Amino acid sequence: MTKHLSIFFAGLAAVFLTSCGQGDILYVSDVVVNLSPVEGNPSSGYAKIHGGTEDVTLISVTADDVMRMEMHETVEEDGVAKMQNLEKALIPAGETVTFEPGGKHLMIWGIGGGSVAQGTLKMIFIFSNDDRIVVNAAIKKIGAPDSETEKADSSE
Ligand SMILES: [Cu+2]
Repeated sequence: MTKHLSIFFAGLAAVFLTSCGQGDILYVSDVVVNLSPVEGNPSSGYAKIHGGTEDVTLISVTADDVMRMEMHETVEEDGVAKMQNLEKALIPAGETVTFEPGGKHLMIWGIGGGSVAQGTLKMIFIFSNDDRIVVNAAIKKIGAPDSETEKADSSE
């Protein structure tokens, strides 16, 4: 006599081990705008973009209170540094991409007087995964020291 054993396929309970540590979140830090001292000339912007759990692409950075903002990259060609438009920037998972002088940077035209007076510019970083990260960039006058202790140039 053969004993027939029916096999039941138990639904496989997929166990998702999600790690939700701080380092796994896509975020933006150290956002600074170096205000051009010459009216009409573009200001430059710098930031650190920290990758999350998946590779994403930074596709745009915008702000309401500017006339125009572009992503640029400084590249060296035959020993000469020149800027070119940066369509997008890959932000690999778990890595930090830095926008800094001599590399990737933002060029900003026509920052509103209110933002300048306030010393901050609200910017939105838009990513390929539809994340929109709003940051308040600190506006610095070019030539001013990095530290919070500003040298008072009191010639008045
Ligand atoms: Cu540029």
